[in-house]
Amino acid sequence: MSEYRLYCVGESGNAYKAALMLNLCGCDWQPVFVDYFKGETRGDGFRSEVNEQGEVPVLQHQGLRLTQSGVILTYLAERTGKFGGNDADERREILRWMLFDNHKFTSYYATLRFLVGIQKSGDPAVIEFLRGRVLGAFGIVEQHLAQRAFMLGDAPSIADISMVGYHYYEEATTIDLQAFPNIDAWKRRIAALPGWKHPYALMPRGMPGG
Ligand SMILES: N[C@@H](CCC(=O)N[C@@H](CS)C(=O)NCC(=O)O)C(=O)O
Repeated sequence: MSEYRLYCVGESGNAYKAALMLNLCGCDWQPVFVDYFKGETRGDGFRSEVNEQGEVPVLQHQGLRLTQSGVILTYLAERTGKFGGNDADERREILRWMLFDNHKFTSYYATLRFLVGIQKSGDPAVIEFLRGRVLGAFGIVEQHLAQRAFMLGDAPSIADISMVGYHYYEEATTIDLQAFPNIDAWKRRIAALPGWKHPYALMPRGMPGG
């Protein structure tokens, strides 16, 4: 059995954050498929035995079971000594961006992609609301990246690994990514790191026909 086991499903960009970190760090890990599309995360068994919060990713390591991608990324940075920042100021800066990511940068975009690109249905007013929130969050990051290669400066960190989680998927979102050239260049820089792989190359897909 591998050292790390990651409960995940390929379509989850939140799970991809953890999978990408494990791969970039060269960890010995394996995915454990969670059948999200058949409702596994909403089942009593999953909630009582795997994650009471009813979500992937979940990382199992040496008797520990960790949830929330931000916690998992922080744990892996501490274990491996990689991507965790060099001092307390950098670690606070990482936390600041990961909180922004979980609240705004990932969450609205992931929900929009789910409605438009995966479920392929959604109330037009809800989609319009989400589009507005995504464009707002993307604009902030686009501006931040105008001055630097990665979120903290010259070197990649778990803030980047968290924030890039949904940016390699091809499913439709209605967002014109050409309007965000700094985000595009940043995502290519991350894809050039040794160990980078596309989400569907790291985790089993769950969508019927996927
Ligand atoms: N803030 C959480 C978000 C995790 C999350 O939203 N996971 C979704 C998949 S992307 C999930 O498992 N949802 C299960 C459900 O809603 O039943 C994290 O970063 O880990």
